[in-house]
Amino acid sequence: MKKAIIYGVTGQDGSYLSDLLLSKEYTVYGITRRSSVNNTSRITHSLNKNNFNLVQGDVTDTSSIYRLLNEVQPDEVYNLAAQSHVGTSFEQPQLTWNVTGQGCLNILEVIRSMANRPRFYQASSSEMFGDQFSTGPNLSLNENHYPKQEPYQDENTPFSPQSPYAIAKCAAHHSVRLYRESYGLHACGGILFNHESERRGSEFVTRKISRYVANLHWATQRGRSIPKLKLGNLTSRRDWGHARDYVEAMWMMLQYDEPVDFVIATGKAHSVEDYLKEAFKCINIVEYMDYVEIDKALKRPSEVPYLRGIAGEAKRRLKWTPKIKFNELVSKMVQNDLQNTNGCEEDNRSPA
Ligand code: NDP
Ligand code: GDR
Repeated sequence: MKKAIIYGVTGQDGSYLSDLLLSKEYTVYGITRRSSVNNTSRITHSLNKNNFNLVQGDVTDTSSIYRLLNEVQPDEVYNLAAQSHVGTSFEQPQLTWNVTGQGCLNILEVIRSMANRPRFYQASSSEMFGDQFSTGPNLSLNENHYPKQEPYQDENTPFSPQSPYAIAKCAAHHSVRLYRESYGLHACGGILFNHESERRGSEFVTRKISRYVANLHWATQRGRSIPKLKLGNLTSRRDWGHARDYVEAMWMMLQYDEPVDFVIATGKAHSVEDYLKEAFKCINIVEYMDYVEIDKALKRPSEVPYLRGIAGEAKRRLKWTPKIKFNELVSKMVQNDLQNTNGCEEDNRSPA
């Protein structure tokens, strides 16, 4: 039976990854940082499982990483821990650097010192590309599926980070490559494009919209009105997939004998406004802009305008393909919020 450590187990991806590994009979050590209130709402359903262990720890504390890894002697370590909100990283750049950047280095240093080194997965991000993209034919792909001239990012696109978050992710990603090449670690960075879900944090734009739509629906049913939804930039385009598909790719990367950095994406980009439109469609509202107010304070000092990933290598080598499409993703998120708010106009979230 394999043993895996997940840093960031209480987050969106950590909770789905834990579900996946438990279903594969792993013993999972989920690491959670100490907090004054309970932060385990996404993994409540796993807490009493025999193969699941919740352990306190923090990626900024190397001594606790050292103790834990040496005690558990895991086969695999997944680092999903991060200050993961791009907007917040402009307000708290140093904290973001320490957690999102240095946290990865701390784990790599511990793994390097071990006799039996576990395989290591680092949660890298499409944000590292910033405003860079590639154009022209992508030779590994069917051109009918991905038109020639539509820009995209893949493993060959240069990085040009546009936020403190992306800078920290680049530092971590390069550290993974360096430790792999210099010390022979089986370590890889999954360059994942945006992935959302019914467990997505409420401050990310997709969940912010799906929750608003659910609250609006129930308020309207009761003949009440609610304040407009405040949003920032509606024109930026993102390649949105479902987190459940993406954690499978993380696991596949660590089963692949050669440690390689892979792009994981759907290949389709939609604007924030496309998401808005689709979400309001779920409650039969066409004039969605009547409910939206643009708030300049929500616009970022530097924006990443366009992300569309080509996961050709992951498809070819790992046989990974995303199953959940954009429309399904939006519908799942809105339906989940409609059920959870259930007329109370507040989210009584339970893990979906
Ligand atoms: P979340 O923000 O939902 O989860 C982040 C996790 O990191 C939480 O469990 C959080 O704990 C934990 N954490 C924060 N600080 C520390 C710390 N100092 N020590 C230990 N744990 C800490 O992110 P996602 O699940 O969405 O993303 C997972 C990873 O993938 C992140 O690294 C993110 O940057 C990266 N990523 C995400 C993408 C996406 O679209 N979702 C795309 C590409 C990369 P707590 O619950 O206590 O806050
Ligand atoms: P992103 O996700 O920055 O791509 O990072 P987010 O949902 O925060 O923003 C997506 C786009 O929507 C625009 N936007 C808003 N964003 C938020 N959060 N709130 C708003 O009110 C709002 N209005 C418009 C943003 O400007 C942006 O263009 C996510 C995170 O999960 C990262 O951790 C991960 O690395 C990347 O995806 C890939």
